[in-house]
Amino acid sequence: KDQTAIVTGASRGIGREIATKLAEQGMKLTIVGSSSQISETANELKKMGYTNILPVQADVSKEEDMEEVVRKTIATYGSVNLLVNNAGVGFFKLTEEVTLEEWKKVFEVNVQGVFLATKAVLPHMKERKSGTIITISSDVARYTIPNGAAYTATKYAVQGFSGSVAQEVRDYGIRVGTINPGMVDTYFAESTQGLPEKKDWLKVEDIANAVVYMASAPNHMLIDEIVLHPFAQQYPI
Ligand code: NJP
Repeated sequence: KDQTAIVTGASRGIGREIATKLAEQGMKLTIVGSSSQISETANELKKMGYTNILPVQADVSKEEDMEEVVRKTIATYGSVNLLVNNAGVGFFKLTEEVTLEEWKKVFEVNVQGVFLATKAVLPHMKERKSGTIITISSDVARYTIPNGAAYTATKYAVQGFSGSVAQEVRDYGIRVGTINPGMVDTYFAESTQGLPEKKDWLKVEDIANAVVYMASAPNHMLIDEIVLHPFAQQYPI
């Protein structure tokens, strides 16, 4: 209650559901997306009765955008208790077919975006000596998949990033963790949510519930990582 969260990539998919579940918990929210869809998502949440929803159209890979997101959140609500680094893009191609531009783009959103959002909230959280930072990584941060060299590399990167940050901020009472899902039914990698072939995949609620659980851990408890998969998923480990 009376807590504030920033959720990136909240226009649709997992991020939208994380925002919904956090609002349900009574949190005040800043929701971030790079397209104008973010305002429509904010309106839908308001129609559900959640009043403290601030949409900010911002690109996580741009430093000034993420600084602005944090500035606006503090100006509106006075604090940031939780950052959920959820924005990310799925990208799957044979390595020799990946262009340098595509490689850079996936890293800009999935890795640079996590870095910039985290960097923007840290001074505030350190000053308050509290806060939680949760990054939606992936179970591919634990193994490798063909056609996924770029995407997999980004998720290994954020895993390493989060672990290092967790150690840096421990003495400030700030908790940092990752949630690593297997296949989730969303719009990921230019897909559509709700396709019949994805009926056995994880649902957006599964990930959102994990965020609520991790974020509401009692002060004496740190959850570094939650890994969850569809029961039906086969592993190319
Ligand atoms: O994907 P999708 P998910 N700046 O495409 C936003 C991870 N994950 O929900 O920018 C700011 O439905 C975009 O909004 P907009 C995955 O790696 C997934 O599945 O307005 N926002 C949209 O709201 C990612 O980290 C699966 O178009 C940006 C959202 O991101 C996270 O889950 C498996 C942005 C993407 O929604 C959420 O992905 C797994 C930018 N530059 C991990 N670019 C899975 N689905 O199977 C995009 O292991 N967005």
